[in-house]
Amino acid sequence: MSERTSNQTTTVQPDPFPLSRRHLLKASMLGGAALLAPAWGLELLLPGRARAATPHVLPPLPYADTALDPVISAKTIGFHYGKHHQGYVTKLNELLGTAPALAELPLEELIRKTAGDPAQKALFNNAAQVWNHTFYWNSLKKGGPAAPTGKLLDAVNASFGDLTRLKEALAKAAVGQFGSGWAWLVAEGSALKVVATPNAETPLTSSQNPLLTIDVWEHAYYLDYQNKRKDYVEAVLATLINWEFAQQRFEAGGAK
Ligand code: MN3
Repeated sequence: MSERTSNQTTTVQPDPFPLSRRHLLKASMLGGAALLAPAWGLELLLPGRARAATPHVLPPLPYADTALDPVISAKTIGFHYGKHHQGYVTKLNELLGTAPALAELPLEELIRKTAGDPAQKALFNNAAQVWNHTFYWNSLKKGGPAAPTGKLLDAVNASFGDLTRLKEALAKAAVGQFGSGWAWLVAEGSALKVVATPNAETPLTSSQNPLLTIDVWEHAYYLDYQNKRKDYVEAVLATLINWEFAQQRFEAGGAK
């Protein structure tokens, strides 16, 4: 689903992070080139990129660090985005310093290329964590529609019965994931599924199109909820799911 691959030929791929792009456009109107320094993550956001992928950059949060309060506090976002997410970006660039061939690849290609290769485990982990976290920030929004509409709503009803059952399935996957990992809503063809992945694993390496994710690493919730992962997951599902984002991805159809 990479929109950044240089040899786009047939399939129209979804914008992986449309909200971030909106920020980018806003930045462009406001400040011009100076504001479009690498901090805005040009190589992650612009289609048809033709230059080298590195250095990878931390994409902007699609909202202020206080925007998800009180479900997710600014303090949690400060560490999660500012330290953990940034940390994966920094480590990824460090590892790519000794892997020049891989340094040329856009992030999503890099993730797919290194997936399942024991010799590239560290690279895969950091690259996938960069992507997963950007996807996570875009999966969350306060004040958006409380439910999907249109084709996504039809698919929710067809695959789960109703939205309540979908949320129950997501909660079960998120709470039940042993140790660190992620719970995802994905599309496989026209069907929706809930899956959980351990550590840095991501549906991006499968035929599934990720629509939403919930980070269940302890760093995602420990400052706000301590050991009560269930409370964090239920609060996110109740008020923070960005159904517009899921809908855009579903309707664009991201399956490879
Ligand atoms: Mn995390």
